[in-house]
Amino acid sequence: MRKYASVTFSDVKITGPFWSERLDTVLNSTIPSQHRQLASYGMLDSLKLPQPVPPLRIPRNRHNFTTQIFWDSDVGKWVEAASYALSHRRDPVVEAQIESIVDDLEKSQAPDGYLNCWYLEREPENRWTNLRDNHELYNAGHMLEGAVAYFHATGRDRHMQIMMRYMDHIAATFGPNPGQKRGYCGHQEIELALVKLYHATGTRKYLDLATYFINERGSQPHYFDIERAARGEAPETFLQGTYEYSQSHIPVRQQTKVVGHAVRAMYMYTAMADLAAEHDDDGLKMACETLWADVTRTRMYVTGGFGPSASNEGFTKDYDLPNDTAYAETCASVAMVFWAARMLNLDLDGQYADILELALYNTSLAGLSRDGTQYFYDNKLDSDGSHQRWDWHPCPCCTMNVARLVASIAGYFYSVADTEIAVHLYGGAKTTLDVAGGKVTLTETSNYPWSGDISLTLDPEGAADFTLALRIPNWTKGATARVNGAPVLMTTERGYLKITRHWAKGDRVELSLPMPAERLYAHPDVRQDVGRVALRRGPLVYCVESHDIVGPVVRMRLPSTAALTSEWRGDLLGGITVVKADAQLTDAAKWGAALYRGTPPTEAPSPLVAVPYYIWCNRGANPMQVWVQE
Ligand code: FUB
Ligand code: ZN
Repeated sequence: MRKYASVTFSDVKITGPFWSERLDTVLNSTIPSQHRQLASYGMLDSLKLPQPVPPLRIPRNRHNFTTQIFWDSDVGKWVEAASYALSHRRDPVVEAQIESIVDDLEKSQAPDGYLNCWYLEREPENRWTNLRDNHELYNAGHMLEGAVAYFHATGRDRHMQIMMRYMDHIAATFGPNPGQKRGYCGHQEIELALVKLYHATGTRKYLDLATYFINERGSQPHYFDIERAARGEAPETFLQGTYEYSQSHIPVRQQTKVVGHAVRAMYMYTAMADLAAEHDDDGLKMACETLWADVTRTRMYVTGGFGPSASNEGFTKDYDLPNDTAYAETCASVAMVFWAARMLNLDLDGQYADILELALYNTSLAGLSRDGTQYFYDNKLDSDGSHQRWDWHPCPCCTMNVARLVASIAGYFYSVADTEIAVHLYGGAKTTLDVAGGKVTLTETSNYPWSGDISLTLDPEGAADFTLALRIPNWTKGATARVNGAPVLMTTERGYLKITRHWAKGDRVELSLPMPAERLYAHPDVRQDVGRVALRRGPLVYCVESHDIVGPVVRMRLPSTAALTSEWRGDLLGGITVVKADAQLTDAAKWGAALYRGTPPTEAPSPLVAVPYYIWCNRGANPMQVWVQE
């Protein structure tokens, strides 16, 4: 069923200015500073299993839970991000840091292969007794992803061998056979990691285990009930109250609504898309399509954020998209990029690439500061100035998630099929691909996302017949293309312009994607956005920060008749395109002291300057709005 395969991160060289800058920042600042944070918070030491057991660094909360229980996952994600970074530039310091982590894991691994440092150190007798809450398989999944990335980046397989021993232990422990536990993790993650291991090794057992976990989820009798009863706990002790939280309320193929914890959901849908492709499973593919339509039509922020609610870190109800209390966890948008990339390979349809790009350029990128050392966990669309980035977090999941995404960005640009190259993202990149039985070097240059003028040069080893499928984003109108100067008929097939021809060395394609600044409006049932307008230019959603305007953001009004212009500002925030308009500012000075009165406030003209959402809050905390009054 999977026609396309992504061109892996290590086979694509990023050359364009936008992603080169983000990549350099992650390589030079984020990866080293995260390692320092992991060390200073004791997270690296937690792999060493010291005796006597040290006190907790993250005290248990009133529900007796500590996020320290999933520290393995944070280290695993850092190894993954650092490994992607190594594929761009080998770095002996980073390699030594990873090797030292692998040394510790090797020493800590139990003789039977088990490798969860929390349980090994603190409660060895309780292994696999609380899959619902305690992230045991989730930790394993993230450590596994790190090991696979390190193998791809360096060819060294010691880490992967350690993790394979652990996966063999897990495969023996869980499954439908007598003597096995019919369990699965309360936080999905291991499923998609096992598919990566299967791809890296070709060992079918790992694919089967991922398939078992997905198929078993939500079946009755419910494993989490059985396990809870075995622990002697009453049903009401389950804090989240509903198995929708972990998308285990019903079997996955029956799920039609996107519910519960957003990151759990997105990781699970990613694995479902993977398995749909591996098994040619139409039922699973249809479930993914239904869930995709649900989330993108009713439960997604304009910035590509997911999950409005802090209480479950997830979804609530249709069209409930509050701006000032938006949770929209960075991890959820990063995970949406993973899911969308899988959907795109299942079915080359621009709707998947459009959302991939939206989640990538907006909420995901907002999660990392310009200097690469500060983070957003939750991504509000309206701030009174109190929301700010932090250096670290008691639950630092988002930090390494955004780092691993940026460090592997090269892996999201292209897919190939037998006789087709699909270009999903633009921004300057070079790769050599296997297509139509030969090698083709593809060089793309552009100043995307600031400009939609894109140039591609194709250099097949010999002349070759194949199709070049170029994504035409949903936000552009009037796109044009030329091959060696001759205009191409702009007939698109589900968001892609397909150019099939006999390609020769040096063939050149010029693509122009107009990206004027434009207005966006929300569905009338999104009550928080009624009477409001958002701004977008190309893939970037904009926001208004108080730094750039004269009065308070909340008093700014952008009339529907005001013309929008854009301007390159090389002096601002490292160089960005701003969107400008003649707006109105309500005049509080003339209002007087009354709290209410019978006449509306007066307004005065005031210039509006909007900056890309991803870069907000890089000049200190300040009030900000994505949706401004119209
Ligand atoms: O539970 C592990 C991670 O921590 C989740 O994915 C995030 O939402 C945060 O709760
Ligand atoms: Zn997170």
